[in-house]
Amino acid sequence: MRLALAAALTLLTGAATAQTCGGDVGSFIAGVKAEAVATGIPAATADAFFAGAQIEQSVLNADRSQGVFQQDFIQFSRNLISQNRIDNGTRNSQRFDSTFRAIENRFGIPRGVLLAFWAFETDYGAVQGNFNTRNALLTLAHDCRRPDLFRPQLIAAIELYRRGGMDPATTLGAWAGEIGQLQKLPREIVEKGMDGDGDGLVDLKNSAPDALTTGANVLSSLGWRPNEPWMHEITVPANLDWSQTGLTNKRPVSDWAAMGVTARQGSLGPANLPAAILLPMGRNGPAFMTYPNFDVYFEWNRSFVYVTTAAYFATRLSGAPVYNAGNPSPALTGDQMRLLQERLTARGYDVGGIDGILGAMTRNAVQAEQARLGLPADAWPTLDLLNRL
Ligand SMILES: [Ca+2]
Repeated sequence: MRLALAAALTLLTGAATAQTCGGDVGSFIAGVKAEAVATGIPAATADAFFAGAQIEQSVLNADRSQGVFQQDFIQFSRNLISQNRIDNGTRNSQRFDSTFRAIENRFGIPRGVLLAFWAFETDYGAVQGNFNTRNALLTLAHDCRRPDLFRPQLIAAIELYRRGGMDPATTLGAWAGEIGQLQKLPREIVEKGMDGDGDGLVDLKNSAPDALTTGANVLSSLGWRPNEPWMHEITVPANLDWSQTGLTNKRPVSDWAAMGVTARQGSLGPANLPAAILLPMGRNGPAFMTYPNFDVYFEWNRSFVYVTTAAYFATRLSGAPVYNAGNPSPALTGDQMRLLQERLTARGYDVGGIDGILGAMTRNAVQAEQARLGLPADAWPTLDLLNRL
């Protein structure tokens, strides 16, 4: 009986999600309330949650201007990684040593991984955002760009409120509705929130141990493989078959080693571990070997440059040196990148939208076109490539 009811509710929820976004805000909220009540939330709780709720234009503006992800890896990493952030990472590693030890024992996730996310998301808790979380989620759920992503988060926020984990009138966070020192969305908090400091509460805003332990629990549930590496900087031979590089081509570490790939410092991962060669700026730029745990990063954030930089910073906080920047060909400008994406789309590639951002899909298309044209297929688009398309 319970199972049948759950299945019926899932169908109902799926149907509502598929058809509902935009339109009159009052009607929209009424629909969300009905959906929340159907999941077991008291009507009075849903009413109280939405009291005073409103659409925020500033949230829509932020959602439509994510130009930071147009930066290349060297720009992005130099903007985000400073000596100050490294020093603060070292200090926080010591200050929360017992929390990190507990996380390392329980989840097999090194502290550098969490320190890097903590630094990038909120500067170790200092900058958590000033957007009303309830209004941000309402705005993005009502907006028709990604309602399937944000409507469930809005409903999870009501559940979080019911549990005392947020206040719709006063809880502030990121423009996209993330809350706390590691900027997690309500659904992750409801499902994965953990009490890291033992006070019986899950407080991701004020308690670093709670935020870090929850972050580790999220990574673990996304598939983090305990005590395995995620990335190493490498040196690649000049005669490597570039078409074999890229995240979709995984081979055992031993295969790459046989092709002449070496660790820049220390050693590569275990010989039988699946690994890919990541050249964020092509064959003449920085070079990394990535392992299955690197793929987990994309479940945390979908931006290629964010993921690459967060993973690299985690190695840095774990003792790796400054990467060898090499001498890559200059990055295309945002306008050139959009033109490239238009030309690739015209040739039948799905680049995931014309956004001027060199993401995974654009990289794959670039690599395929380089191979077709007989160019080194390293997935780094140059002006020369743009002119040939
Ligand atoms: Ca706590």
